[in-house]
Amino acid sequence: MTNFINARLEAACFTPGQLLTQDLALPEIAVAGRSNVGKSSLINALLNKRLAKTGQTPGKTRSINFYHVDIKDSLSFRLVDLPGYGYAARSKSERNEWQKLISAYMNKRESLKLVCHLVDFRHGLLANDRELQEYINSTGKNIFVVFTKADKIAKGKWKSTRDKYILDRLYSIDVPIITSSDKGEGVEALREFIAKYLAQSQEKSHEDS
Ligand SMILES: Nc1nc2c(ncn2[C@@H]2O[C@H](COP(=O)(O)OP(=O)(O)O)[C@@H](O)[C@H]2O)c(=O)[nH]1
Ligand SMILES: [Mg+2]
Repeated sequence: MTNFINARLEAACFTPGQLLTQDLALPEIAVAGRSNVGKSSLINALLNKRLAKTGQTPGKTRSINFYHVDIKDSLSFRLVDLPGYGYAARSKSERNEWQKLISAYMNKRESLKLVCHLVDFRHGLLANDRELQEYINSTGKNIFVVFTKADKIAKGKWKSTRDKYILDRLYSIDVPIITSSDKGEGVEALREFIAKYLAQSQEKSHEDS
């Protein structure tokens, strides 16, 4: 078991300027994806705590929310809830704000080690998911795909569905994990993946320095 403990909301940043006030010593794992894909639900499942607001009006989360998390007997990190994208009702100025905030974060944040890209397991990658993947790639950050809401698909079809998506141009540093926050499926696997990934990236940064 990988235990994520002492989780707490550390900051909510609405503007690029607010991002500069944080210390960058802690490694960060971000959670990105379309509005309503299940980002906040998965964060709560990972943390075993209802910290992130779920089921809000799609597109309502405007801020980047930082959760401080300790891993039992191991290191600490931040889990970062990025504002959702792809909601048609948003105005152009709102989209610009979103873009500015996201790019200020993604392009400049050295402590950002990995972006977990959440994708609805029923749909696979939609056009704006592909745009997001291209964008993250252009920033040089690693992408790891995590499928959400798997409880909506019969378990017997999980493997074939995943394989189909993998073959259809998808960027991910490892085989995507299939999750359901509702049923708790895949949540422990994702915790383990994150803990391992952080341990490896810490080793690597020691070697480099
Ligand atoms: N069936 C099912 N519904 C989910 C799951 N995760 C989230 N949802 C629902 O999807 C909606 C959006 O979830 P939320 O976590 O707020 O998405 P966010 O906008 O990406 O943060 C809510 O109504 C959730 O209850 C899941 O694993 N299974
Ligand atoms: Mg949310």
